[in-house]
Parts: sequence; structure tokens; C-alpha cells
Amino acid sequence: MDMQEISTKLQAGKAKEVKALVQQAIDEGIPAQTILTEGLLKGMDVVGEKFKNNEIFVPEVLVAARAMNMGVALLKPLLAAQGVKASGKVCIGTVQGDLHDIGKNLVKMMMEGKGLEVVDLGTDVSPETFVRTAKEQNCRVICCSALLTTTMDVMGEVVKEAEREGIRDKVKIMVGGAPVTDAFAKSIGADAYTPDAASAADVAAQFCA
Ligand code: B1M
Repeated sequence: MDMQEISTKLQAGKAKEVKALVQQAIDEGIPAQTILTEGLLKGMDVVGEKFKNNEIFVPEVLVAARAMNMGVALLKPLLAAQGVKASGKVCIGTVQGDLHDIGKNLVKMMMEGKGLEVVDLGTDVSPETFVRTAKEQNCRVICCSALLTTTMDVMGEVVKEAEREGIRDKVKIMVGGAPVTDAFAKSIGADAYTPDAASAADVAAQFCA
């Protein structure tokens, strides 16, 4: 099956059809990672480009996001079955002011696939909530996702809050999301930047080892 079909249906926001095509691809033995990157994520990239160029607007993006989530739900058990097992607790969230959660949910899923226990704080998470949760629940890693250039600076506040609350030496802080770079992560004093969900899960597992 051609992954382009999944991408096209996702762009059109046809959630049921995306779900059926993803199931068909799984049944044909296409690897879950291929379906995710070549089908679903490629489709979402096109949606992002059109959104940027004002060719489509928030409602269209939301239906595409819903189709993406339905496809990802089918892939979840398959992606989670891959990789080496680790143990440890991490908390994850999208930073304050930011409501994008598709990437954050993928990172969470891959981390759970590694055997990590993930406390999901959702979206619009304040630095205080990240740090309080890490403290109260003994998380080894705080994972921050940001999709907006206007919200990525909150990640620096998370680092500062961890310092203020005296847990900076006990917790690793990982950052990611489309506008985030390795140089940015270093500039705010975070412990790691990873570009995608799979590498985020690998690094979190190493931190918890
Ligand atoms: Co938004 N949006 N959006 N949006 N949206 C972007 C991010 C944008 C780039 C679109 C564009 O202009 N091309 C642009 C940001 C521009 C900028 O800041 N540079 C943008 C904008 C402007 C906005 C609004 C301001 C629009 C408006 O209202 N005028 C608004 C802001 C709302 C808010 O957050 N306060 C807004 C709203 C929305 C929707 C609600 C409609 C919807 C979100 C639905 C949802 O998430 N539930 C939405 C969407 C879907 C997008 C695009 C199209 C797709 C994002 C996505 O889910 N990608 C996006 C364009 C784009 O990115 N191409 C866009 C798929 C996802 C799997 O990728 O999240 O990057 P991503 O995650 C990746 C990696 O980044 C990484 O792993 C994942 C893959 O493996 N990763 C991590 C993510 N987090 C990580 C953490 C880690 C490690 C890796 O460690 C902890």
C-alpha cells in the first residue's frame, strides 16, 4: 500500500478513512514506524505548510489532528512493543501558553514503550506545575514540549524553577518540539534536546538507567 494515501486522507481530515488505511497497512505487514513517518507525519507536514501559508485554517487543522490521533492510536501497541525496556518515572507536558499536544503524546507513547512510567501533565503547563510534580512524584526526568517560538522560553523558566526549588541536581530536564534546537537547549541549561519522539524515549531511558 502507498503511504501517500494515508497522507492525503489525513490532509483532508478523513479520520475514519485514515483509521481504515492504517489498519490495512498494519495488516499488510508495513512497519509501524514507516506508517507513522511516511504516512501520518508526512500528511501533517503538508497541513502545517498550508496552515502557514493561510491556505487552510484552525478548523481544518483540528480535523487533520483528529485523523492523526486516530491513526496513532492503532499504531500505539506496535510502537510500544519495540525497543529495550527501562524503568523510572518521568513527567511530561506542553509548556504554558501552548496547546499543541500531538508531538508530546507521541513522545509519551514512545517513553511508555520503553517501560517508563509517564505522568502526563497535558498542555499549558506552568513551570511550577512541572517542578512540583517532579518533586512530589519523584520523577527522574522533566520533559517539556513547545511548538511555538513564543512559548519555548518557558522551558528556561522550568530550569530556573527547578534550581529555585532545590531539585536541579536530582532531575534531568529534556526539551523538544519543532522550534527547539540543541543550541537553545544548551543556552537555557537543559540537559538534553532530542529532535523526535524515538530519540527522546532513548535519552529518557538512559537518564533513568
Ligand atoms: Co499550531 N502552529 N497554532 N495548531 N500547528 C504550528 C506549530 C505552526 C508552525 C504552523 C505554521 O505556521 N506553519 C505555527 C507556529 C509558528 C511559530 O511559532 N514559529 C502555529 C501557530 C502559529 C498556531 C496558532 C498561534 C494559530 C492561531 O491561532 N493563529 C495557535 C496557537 C494555539 C496555542 O497553542 N496557544 C495554533 C493552534 C493549532 C491547533 C489547535 C489548530 C492545532 C493543534 C492541535 C493539537 O495539538 N491538539 C495546531 C497544529 C496541528 C499545528 C501544526 C500544523 C502541526 C503540529 C503537529 O502536531 N505536528 C504545526 C505546523 C507544523 O509543525 N508543521 C503548527 C506533528 C507532531 C508529531 O510534530 O509536535 O513537532 P511535533 O512533534 C515532533 C517533534 O517536534 C518532537 O517529536 C515529535 C515527532 O517525533 N517533539 C519532541 C515534540 N515535543 C518533544 C519533546 C521532547 C522531544 C521531542 O522532549 C521532551
